[in-house]
Amino acid sequence: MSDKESPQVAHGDTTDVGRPSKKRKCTAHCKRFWWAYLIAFCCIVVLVVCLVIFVGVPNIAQDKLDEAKLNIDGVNILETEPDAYLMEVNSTITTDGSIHADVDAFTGTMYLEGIEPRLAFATLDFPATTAEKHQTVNVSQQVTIADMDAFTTFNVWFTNNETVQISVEGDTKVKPRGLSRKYDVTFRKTLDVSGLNLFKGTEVLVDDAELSLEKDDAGKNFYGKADIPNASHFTLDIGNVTFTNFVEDEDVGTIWINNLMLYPGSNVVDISASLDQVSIVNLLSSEKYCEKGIIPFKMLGKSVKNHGEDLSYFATALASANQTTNIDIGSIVKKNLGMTIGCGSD
Ligand SMILES: *[C@@H]1O[C@H](CO)[C@@H](O)[C@H](O)[C@H]1NC(C)=O
Ligand SMILES: *[C@@H]1O[C@H](CO)[C@@H](O)[C@H](O)[C@H]1NC(C)=O
Ligand SMILES: *[C@@H]1O[C@H](CO)[C@@H](O)[C@H](O)[C@H]1NC(C)=O
Ligand SMILES: *[C@@H]1O[C@H](CO)[C@@H](O)[C@H](O)[C@H]1NC(C)=O
Ligand SMILES: *[C@@H]1O[C@H](CO)[C@@H](O)[C@H](O)[C@H]1NC(C)=O
Ligand SMILES: CC(=O)N[C@H]1CO[C@H](CO)[C@@H](O)[C@@H]1O
Repeated sequence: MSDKESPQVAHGDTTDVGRPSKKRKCTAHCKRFWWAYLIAFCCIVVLVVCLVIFVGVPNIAQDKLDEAKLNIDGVNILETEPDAYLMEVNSTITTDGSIHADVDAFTGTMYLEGIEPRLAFATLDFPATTAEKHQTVNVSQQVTIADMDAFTTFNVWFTNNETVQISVEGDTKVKPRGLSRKYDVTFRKTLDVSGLNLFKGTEVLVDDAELSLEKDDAGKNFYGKADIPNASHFTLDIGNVTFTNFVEDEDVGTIWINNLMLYPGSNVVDISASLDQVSIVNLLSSEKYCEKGIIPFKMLGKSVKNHGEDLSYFATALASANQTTNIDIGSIVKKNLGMTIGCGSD
C-alpha cells in the first residue's frame, strides 16, 4: 500500500497532502515499532489462551457436566443390618458427546430434597468415567448408616410418597482430552424417583386364602397370599414384618410377612395372620359391610426383624401410615368355613 502512495505525493499532487502524509507517518511508525506491536499481540494471545484455559475450559467442563443426564435404572438395598446395608446402583450418564473428557472418581453425597434443610442420607463412591455419549455407571458398596435419623426419614418418605426427590452431589475433577490440566468441577444432579406409594393396590388373593376356626400351634388362623406392588425401581431386603391389623379403630389381629424381599413390580408373597374371629364375624354382619362382605383392613407396621435383628429404619417407615387393603373376607369365610355371614346373621 505504501509503495503505491509514495510516488503520488512525490509528483506534487497538492490538493490532498494531509492524509497520505499521516499514512506515511503511521507506516514509518509501524516499521519502527513493529516489535512493540508483536509483543502486544503476543500478550493478547497469551491472555486469551489463559482465559480459555483457566476460566473458559473449567466453565465449559462444568456446563457440560451440568447438562449431562443421570438416569437411575435400579437400586438394590440388600444385606440390611441395623446400621448398615449393601447398596447397589445401576445408572447411566448421557451427554451430548461434544466434549471428550475424563471425570475422576468421587464420593457422592445423596440428599433427600423437599425438606428443610435437605437430608444427607448416604454417601456413595462413584467410579471414574469418560464423558462419552452413553456411560453405564454401576456402583456396589457397603454403606454404614452415618445419620440414622436422615436415613429413617428417607425411608418414611420413600414408603409413603409417589415420588421422592433425591440429589447426588460431589466434588471431582475433569480432564479434557488433549489438555494436561485437570479442572475442579462439582457433580450435581437432582432426580425424581418413584417411591413405594404406600403399596397402593395391594391385594389379598381370595383363592389362596385358608381360614380356620381354631388357631394352630403358632397361634395363627389365616394363611394366604398377597400381591404387593412396588412402584419403585428399588429392590429392598426388608425381612420379617409384623403388622397390626385394624378395621376402622378396632384392633382385629396381627399379620406376618416373612422374608420380605420387595422387587420392582408385582410381588406375590405368603402372609399369615392371627385374626380375632368374633370381631370379624361382627363386622361381616354389620350394616356397613354385610352386603358386599368386603372389609377395608388397615395394616400398620409393628416390627421388622431381619436375621434376628431389628431394622428400625424400615419399622419406622412401615409404622408411619396405615396401609388400607380391601379384603373380600365374606368370600373367604364362605369358601373355607362353608358359612355365609350376611346382613342380619348372628
Ligand atoms: C444391575 O445390573 C445387573 C446386570 O443386569 C443386575 O444383575 C443387577 O441386579 C442390577 N442391579 C441393580 C441395582 O439394578
Ligand atoms: C450395569 O447395569 C446395566 C443396566 O442396569 C446392566 O445392563 C449391566 O450388565 C451392569 N453391568 C454390570 C457390570 O453389572
Ligand atoms: C412425603 O411423605 C412424607 C411422610 O408421609 C410427608 O411428610 C411429605 O410431605 C411427603 N413429601 C412430598 C413431597 O410429598
Ligand atoms: C392407624 O389406624 C389406627 C386405627 O384407626 C390408629 O389408631 C392409628 O393412629 C393409625 N396410625 C397412623 C400412623 O395413622
Ligand atoms: C423369619 O422368621 C422365620 C421363622 O422365625 C425364620 O426362619 C427366618 O430366618 C426369618 N427370616 C429372616 C429374614 O430373618
Ligand atoms: C401397581 C404399580 O405401581 N406397579 C408398578 C410396580 O413397578 C413396576 C416397575 O417398577 C411398574 O411397571 C408397575 O406399574
